Amino acid sequence: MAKDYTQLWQSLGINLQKHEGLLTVLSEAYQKIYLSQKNRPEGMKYFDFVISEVHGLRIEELYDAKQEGRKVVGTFCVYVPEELVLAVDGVYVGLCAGADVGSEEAERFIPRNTCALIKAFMGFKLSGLCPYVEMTDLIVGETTCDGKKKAYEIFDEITKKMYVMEIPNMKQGTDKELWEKEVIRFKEKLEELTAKKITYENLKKATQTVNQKRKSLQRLSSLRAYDPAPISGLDALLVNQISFYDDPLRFTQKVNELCDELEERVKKGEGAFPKGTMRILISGSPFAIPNWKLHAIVEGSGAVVVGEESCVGARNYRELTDEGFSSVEEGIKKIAQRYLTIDCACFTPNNERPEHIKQMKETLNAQGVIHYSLQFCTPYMMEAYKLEKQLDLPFLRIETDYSMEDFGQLKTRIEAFLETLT
Ligand code: BJ8
Repeated sequence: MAKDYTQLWQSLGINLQKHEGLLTVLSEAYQKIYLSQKNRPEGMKYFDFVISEVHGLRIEELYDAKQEGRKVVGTFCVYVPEELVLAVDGVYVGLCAGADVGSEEAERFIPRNTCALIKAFMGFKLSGLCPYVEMTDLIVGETTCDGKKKAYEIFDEITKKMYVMEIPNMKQGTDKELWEKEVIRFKEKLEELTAKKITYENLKKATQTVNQKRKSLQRLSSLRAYDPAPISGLDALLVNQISFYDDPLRFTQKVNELCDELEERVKKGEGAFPKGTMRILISGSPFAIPNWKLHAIVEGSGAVVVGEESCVGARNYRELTDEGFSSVEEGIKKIAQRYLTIDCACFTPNNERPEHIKQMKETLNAQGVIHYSLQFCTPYMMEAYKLEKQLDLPFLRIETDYSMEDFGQLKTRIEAFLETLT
């Protein structure tokens, strides 16, 4: 029988009744979408367990970490350098932003036509449904899209915990300087928060830990290139989503164990789907947990998703940080350089992204690209037009949100797209 966390949730001010409802919906969706899949690797059992304890055991671990004097840092973007948080022995967690929750409450503060991700993080907090946000000592935002920037101002009024990093809009010389200074400012903020100094030793160790995590995700990604794909897109997506809030050392070990199993499957020619199944690359806005809609539609239509050109995907693990530094200052520079390689659509121009999509399509042997933007996500919606023209690949543009209202319509469009690929 599952452990009872009521007391812990109560102490965090969670709305117990609504929360119970949320967990029930989540568990039903998980049963239907995940546990009904066939030919799943054994190694997914760990990730099933993590999901079943998403607001339970992990929250208890964060509670214990805080009791030991460690600080919890919440984030919403892959631009926030995890290495620095780990260097001060902090806990880095992505905050709840992937479900249609608390929209009505959120719309008291932000316009109706705001992207689902922003509405969700506001909604989760305002309806008392995110224990992660309650656990945080600091919430780090970033000046990426306009929606997030302005929402963070309101979120600060509500939580009193926001710290915002300035992300440049371009990647020229002065932008690089600004970004490096921002990384230094963040380092100082963390040192003040934790009363711990970032040293060469702890920065090196943290960089290695984060690199190992990213390497395990790269390994998982490269295994998806095989036909038959040894793992479903849904399962690979889940692993990527969990990378944002699990303990990094344990997570890396479990992903590598999963990859060992997948390598065996590849040798035996076993797959999650039969050999020759249509292969799709998804590109665009992030898939915050539990946003599984698009993958469920694609895989429910007889294709397999073999990659995500997304922040919950390749944009998070494509580049490692150069570990060849010999001082804190040099380490900070390397970290700043690594993060500025991220090809978010918030940058102009964003010329690396089409190249990355092409490369991923090639290496993963995908037959078509589905470009997914969250509705009202201007950067990705706008960039999709340009990409479609520029890439000259089988390309389907989709705009959606977290609701299930357009499920049937999307399925029809995706099935029609898949037919054009046969
Ligand atoms: S690096 S993609 S995680 S900003 S979906 S809130 S962009 S309107 S999340 Fe992102 Fe960092 Fe960029 Fe990645 Fe705005 Fe679009 Fe909403 Fe978005």
